[in-house]
Amino acid sequence: MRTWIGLDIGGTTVKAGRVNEAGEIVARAEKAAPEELGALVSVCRSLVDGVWDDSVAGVGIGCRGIIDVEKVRVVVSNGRLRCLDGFSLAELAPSGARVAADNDARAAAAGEMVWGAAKGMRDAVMLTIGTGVGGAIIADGRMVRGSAWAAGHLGHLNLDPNGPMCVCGARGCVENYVSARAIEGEAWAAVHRGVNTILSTRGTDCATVSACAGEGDECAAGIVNRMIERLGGFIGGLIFAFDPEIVIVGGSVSLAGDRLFVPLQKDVTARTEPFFRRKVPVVRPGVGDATGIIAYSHRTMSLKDGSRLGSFLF
Ligand code: BMX
Ligand code: ZN
Repeated sequence: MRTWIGLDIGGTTVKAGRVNEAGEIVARAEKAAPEELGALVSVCRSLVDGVWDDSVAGVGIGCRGIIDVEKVRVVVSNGRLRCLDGFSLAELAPSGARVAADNDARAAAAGEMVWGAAKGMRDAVMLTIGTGVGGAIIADGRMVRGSAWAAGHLGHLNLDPNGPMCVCGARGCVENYVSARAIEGEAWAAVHRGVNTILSTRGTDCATVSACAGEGDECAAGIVNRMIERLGGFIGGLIFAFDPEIVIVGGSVSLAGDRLFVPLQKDVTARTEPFFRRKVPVVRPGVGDATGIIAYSHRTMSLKDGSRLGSFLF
């Protein structure tokens, strides 16, 4: 059986996986993403080598930033990993290997369309809420990539024109209010101000803030509730813009599960149902935590197999 390797280059972690034709991950590995190019390249190469075997038919790469799909190249990378600006992603695979690449959130959305929550649908919006907020739009069965590969950067829609500075160079983008880093920033600031909260002993990483909110800590719950409200408003706006059949929310923040999705769905429905007269489902990814890896491999598969799957991706 042929297999494909998917490589997911995120702001914090690089993940690699080998996937078979059924979309099952048969090998996986991950490491922290270093900020210096040489070190990052060796981490990526060693992860690919680690999951490689003779059955591999190609490598699919999902990478943050603006990715030129035709040249398999990073056009722009802001924030952490700005070292990837202009980098040719084919260098991360063994020479001669077939390589495809796309923006990380778009690759995840492609996987959802083939195997996951958006299977069989023609209009969907995906958000990946991790270090930053990634976005992808599938409209009328096609991935929207824009005039210069940048479309779908939904995390940079504006919430407050005078808000905090963003890695993209603008101010007040959604990403600065609802990402894992934004939650951690708010939690850290509260602890730093001396607020009475269990976060001061438990820590301020995103998963801890979510757990402490669940345990009834007022400070943590406030941070989480504000985040859900902002996210609800944001998703409501996206529904008005794209009229999707479904909105998929992935990334590390989505691991909070029902604690996030139940109030979020309620909020989004209240904002959109009066106009749309239907409830637009806001759901977690159908292929779970592994979305990225599977999707990136899939992208390679679609190049290889051409055909039906390829047509919606391009
Ligand atoms: C940022 C942006 C997107 C990316 C998203 C999620 C850069 C470098 N990144 O908005 O391209 O899709 O983050 O990526 O400009 P993550 O790695 O932060 O989860
Ligand atoms: Zn921005």
